[in-house]
Amino acid sequence: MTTNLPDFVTVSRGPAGLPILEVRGAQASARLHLQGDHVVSWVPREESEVLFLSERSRYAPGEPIRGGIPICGPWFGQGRGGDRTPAHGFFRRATWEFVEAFDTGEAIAVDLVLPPDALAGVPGAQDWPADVQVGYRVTVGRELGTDLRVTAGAQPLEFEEALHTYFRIGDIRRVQVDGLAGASYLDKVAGRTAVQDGPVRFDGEADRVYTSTEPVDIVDRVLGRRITVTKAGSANTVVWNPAAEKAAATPDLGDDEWVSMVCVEAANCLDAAVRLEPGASHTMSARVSLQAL
Ligand code: TA6
Repeated sequence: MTTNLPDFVTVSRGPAGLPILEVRGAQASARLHLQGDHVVSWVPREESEVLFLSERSRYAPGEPIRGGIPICGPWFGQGRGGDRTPAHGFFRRATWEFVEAFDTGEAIAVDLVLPPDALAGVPGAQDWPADVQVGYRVTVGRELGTDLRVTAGAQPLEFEEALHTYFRIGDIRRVQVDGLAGASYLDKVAGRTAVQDGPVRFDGEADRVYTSTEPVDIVDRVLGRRITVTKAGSANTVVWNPAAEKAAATPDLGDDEWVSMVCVEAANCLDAAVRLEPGASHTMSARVSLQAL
């Protein structure tokens, strides 16, 4: 269990008794499940909740939480060959280990790692090299920072990754995502590639892997805010909304919850999978900020 906690971080027990780190900084608060190292809430001061969290999420050891920021890896979806299980890999299914939390002066930083012994018995993790190091820093302030760092061990390492962030919005049918115009993407619904023409708007299920390193804006006229996602070390931006039919087929997502969520994900997947030489490291970062419309 976590020890030597500063007074701005406390541990509580959430649903199913899962341990949650509660972060209370001067600029924002956040909650983070040790299972999956899963941020489930970020509330900047004088703002409302920014992350979506399903009311039907399963909270069970080893089960991914529906909403917040699932950490996908070391593969995305079913992997590049389409045959990997569990979906989106095992990073989000293991219980991560708290390392430290500290005040940067502008935000609270929380460091966690995924130790090899945390992977014992986790489905899909049996072949993961024990000398690979995985670390994650969450920075809670006026911005929400997430930095996923992977360091190869004695062997070369290839992996996919995504910070699969669910954003809380007013109505997907009145939201647009700016910043991807001209970017090519894999349209997983239509099963083809295309080039984005103007803003991304949502009319039915959208499941797209863009090739883009650019910042994107989620323009939400219902909640009156613009959510900006800025990335580093990320070649792909994934945009997903299940719409009604896929939502109805998703047990841990309420039938109508699709209206109030959109996923915009920093990722490295498919042809942009990360390849590391022995001992080399790679960090993928995403920063989230808000502006009133
Ligand atoms: O990021 C979009 C996506 O890959 C969709 O295809 C959909 O499967 C979504 O992730 C949710 O995946 P999950 O395994 O969390 O149900």
